[in-house]
Amino acid sequence: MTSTQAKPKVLVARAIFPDHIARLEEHFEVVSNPKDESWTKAQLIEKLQGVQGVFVAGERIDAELLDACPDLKICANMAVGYNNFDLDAMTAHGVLGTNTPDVLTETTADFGLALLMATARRMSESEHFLRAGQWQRWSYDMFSGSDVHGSTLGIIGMGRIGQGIARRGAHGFGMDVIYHNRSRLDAALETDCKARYVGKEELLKTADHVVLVVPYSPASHHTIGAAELALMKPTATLVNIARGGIVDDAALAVALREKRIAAAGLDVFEGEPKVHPDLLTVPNVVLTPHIASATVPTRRAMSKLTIDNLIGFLVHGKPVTPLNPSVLKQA
Ligand code: 8YV
Repeated sequence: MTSTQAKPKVLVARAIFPDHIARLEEHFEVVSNPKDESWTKAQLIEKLQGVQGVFVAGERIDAELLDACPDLKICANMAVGYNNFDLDAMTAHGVLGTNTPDVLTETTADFGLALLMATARRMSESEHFLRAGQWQRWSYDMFSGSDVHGSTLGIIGMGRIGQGIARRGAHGFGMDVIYHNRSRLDAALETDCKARYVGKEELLKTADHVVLVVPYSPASHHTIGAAELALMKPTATLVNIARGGIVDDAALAVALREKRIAAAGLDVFEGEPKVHPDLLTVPNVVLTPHIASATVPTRRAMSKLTIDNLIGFLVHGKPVTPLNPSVLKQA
């Protein structure tokens, strides 16, 4: 770009780190969302007129929006999961999508283990009890949970984050790790993760702790519903750090209330930020507001990579982590 050319326009749909906005302003004419509130689709469309690049964090990008925003060239998602993108529609419209893989893998795997431990050891339930002033004495069976060390860990979805959880479980906690995935890992990776491939039914029947890390797609909708919960051990825990919609939350609330499984740890919810009201009233569930990647260094790295993609593509023609690189050939 020569200095006489106008800078491309970029919209930042969410409040992000102020110094990251400043970096964008070195390259682009920037309009950013000053409030930490999502715009409606109509507002987003209005703000995207004449705009070439958008920084999103989960906002839905579909054919209707793309039809209405003819200047848009790139949608950069501050997330590794991109089920908010209709990628086929984006490719058809010649719009590039990017995400933020790798930079959040270890942080999210840490959280998967943390949520598993909090769930198995009933940390939320016991803390509420203490805060409510109900702790009068020690008792032999007070808040007894299940062991994490030496137990069987079942991971559904063995991408980078699933592998991180497997390594932590196997090497750190001596867990026997089994996994289910669309495709088997190669032998070297299985050895490294100390993980054994099994069918979904076997995993659900044998695991003491089931962790879900599978990407959301129509095919993975309700991977865990009433039928799958019925296969799990009554002592088992279920952890979902993947996406809302992977679990049938209503069926899970019933299973938890009826103690058909022991406990669940949920970071993601169907229709979040709304949470199924029945999950809010069952005691044996640990609930967190979609924070698995939320450490300061990782959120900064995710935001930086999102911006690297906008600059890489709009200024240099080279995005860092393109999702539909065929668009680059069309340009
Ligand atoms: C994001 C996530 O923070 O990366 C993902 O897929 O679920 C989180 O790390 C969240 O999706 C907001 O974009």
